[in-house]
Amino acid sequence: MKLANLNFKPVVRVLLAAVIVLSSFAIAIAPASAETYTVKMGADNGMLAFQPKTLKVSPGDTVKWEINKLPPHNVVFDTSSAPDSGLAQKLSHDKLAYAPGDGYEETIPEDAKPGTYSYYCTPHRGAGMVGELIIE
Ligand SMILES: [Cu+2]
Repeated sequence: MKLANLNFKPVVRVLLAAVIVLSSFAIAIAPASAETYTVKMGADNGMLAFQPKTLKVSPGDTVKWEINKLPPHNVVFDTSSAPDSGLAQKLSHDKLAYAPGDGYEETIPEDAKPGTYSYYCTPHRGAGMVGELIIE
């Protein structure tokens, strides 16, 4: 049977057109595969450290900092060295977290300026509890 011989009613043709348009739109706006990463606050070996210390992320990715060992901890970004001091400020959480599993969650904005964002834990900065978020 030839397609031209199909006698679709006008309403069916409109619905088919709508489905085609909407499905192509859905493909166009489908986000790239965003990842969720967890950074432990307090290393498994009992060191005052972020684990992993360095993390590479892309815009749209989510980072969770979670209390693991030796609380309290926090996450404060160094605004003076950051590629975007406003973003560094936004990602910072100076309120201390105490309970295992507690922490902070941030999604990297789509318009984030790439580069290395350094951060530290306020009570343990002197002990070397520092980390880096590399936005690609
Ligand atoms: Cu700490």
